[in-house]
Amino acid sequence: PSTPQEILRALYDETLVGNAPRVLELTRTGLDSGMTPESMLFEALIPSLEEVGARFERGDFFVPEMLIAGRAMSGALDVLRPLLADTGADSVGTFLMGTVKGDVHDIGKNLVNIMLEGAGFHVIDLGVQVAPEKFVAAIEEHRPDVVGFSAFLTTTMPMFKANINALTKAGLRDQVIVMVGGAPVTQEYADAVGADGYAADASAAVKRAKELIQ
Ligand code: B1M
Repeated sequence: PSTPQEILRALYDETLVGNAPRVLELTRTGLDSGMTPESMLFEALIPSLEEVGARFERGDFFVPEMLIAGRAMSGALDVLRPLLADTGADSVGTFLMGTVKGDVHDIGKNLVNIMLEGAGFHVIDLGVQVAPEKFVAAIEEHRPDVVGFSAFLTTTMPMFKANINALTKAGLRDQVIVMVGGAPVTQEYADAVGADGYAADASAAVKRAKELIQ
């Protein structure tokens, strides 16, 4: 593939089948030929993972296929990260982030982190399967302006409430802004658990975090 359109098509197809080496190569080729990280993300990589999810729901793909597609996407994100995150913006605040207990999805969280960094946030990432106690300890240690909880499963969303309860019990709820997000999360759900903010995607998360900090 040599035209941007062909590169995007190949990126989509190779992510779908989880061909990580090829996805890496195509990401580099795209950058070398002047394509933006954003176009590769929003026009190929993310749509491809959406299709993976759709196939999984239909029973055409199983967990292994979902896993290798996710790995291919993560490899591309590693290459794109420095380009998306390094904007030289001033530090606008500290953002502590983690995927909730019981949930191993991290690609969406990582993308939010990258965009936050690009907007000038200092991001501390606690990783996946983060227990309420761990969030509490990290807030005490780092005193972030915002703490973000990601959940990608309907079965792990209730951890938002558990986390918020743990913050309240530790006397920290008034000292930190709580944001929540992840594929199944809605504004209504965020309101119901008592979060301060919700965003549907990475750029909306940056916008909302900035608004809340003001
Ligand atoms: Co899983 N998985 N998965 N999976 N997986 C989903 C999420 C699913 C929607 C697929 C489907 O059925 N269509 C479905 C959840 C259904 C539900 O509960 N509603 C699902 C399931 C069922 C499962 C398992 C239970 C499967 C099983 O074992 N039977 C299992 C659970 C494991 C566990 O966590 N305990 C499982 C496992 C996996 C893999 C490990 C194989 C792999 C994860 C790899 C990884 O993350 N390192 C995986 C993958 C790859 C997916 C899909 C295909 C892709 C996820 C992704 O990265 N999307 C996904 C289907 C889909 O999303 N369409 C699916 C791209 C990413 C950029 O988008 O994650 O939405 P997203 O993140 C967005 C926003 O949500 C938002 O911004 C991000 C960037 O724009 N956002 C925030 C995220 N965090 C935010 C925080 C904020 C604000 C915004 O503020 C704090």
